[in-house]
Amino acid sequence: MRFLILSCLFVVATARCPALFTQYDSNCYRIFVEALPWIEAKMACSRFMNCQGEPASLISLKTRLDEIFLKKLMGTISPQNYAVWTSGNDIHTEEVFRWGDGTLFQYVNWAQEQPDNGQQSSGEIENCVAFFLRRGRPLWNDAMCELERPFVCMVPSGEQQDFGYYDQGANTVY
Ligand SMILES: [Ca+2]
Ligand SMILES: [Ca+2]
Repeated sequence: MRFLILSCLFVVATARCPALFTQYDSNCYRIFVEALPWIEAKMACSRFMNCQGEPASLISLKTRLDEIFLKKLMGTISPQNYAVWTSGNDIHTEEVFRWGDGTLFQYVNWAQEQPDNGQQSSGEIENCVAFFLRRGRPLWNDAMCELERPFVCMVPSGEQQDFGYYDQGANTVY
């Protein structure tokens, strides 16, 4: 615990994100090029936490600006034509897509004829939302959750609550 607090104090002094995460707006993001099925990618994200102990989750794309940021993040890896997993899915109710925090999709950017629940391709059920670039243009597709894809994790930077938390931590330690 002491180590966690001290390392978080250090993190605050430099950046507010877990190691190798990039801050954008009030969140921290990291792209993982290891391809995993959606559920395993989701679990992999949850192993990273911010200094408040909140676990990371797969990325949500609630605005056009979120997408532009993700496109930039994908520009840091090679090759850049990956499709990456987002937290978006319609696992619980077909055609009702939600982000990882349970919110319904409002802004959407589906590729043409998507989401199709697999009817245009394999005939398999498609419940997990992948983000990809087609000629540099961001687009979404519902894909089979079992497919292995690189993925992007996000966690709130916790900027607003830092002082309360760290004051408390400092009292405990010192
Ligand atoms: Ca579906
Ligand atoms: Ca599809």
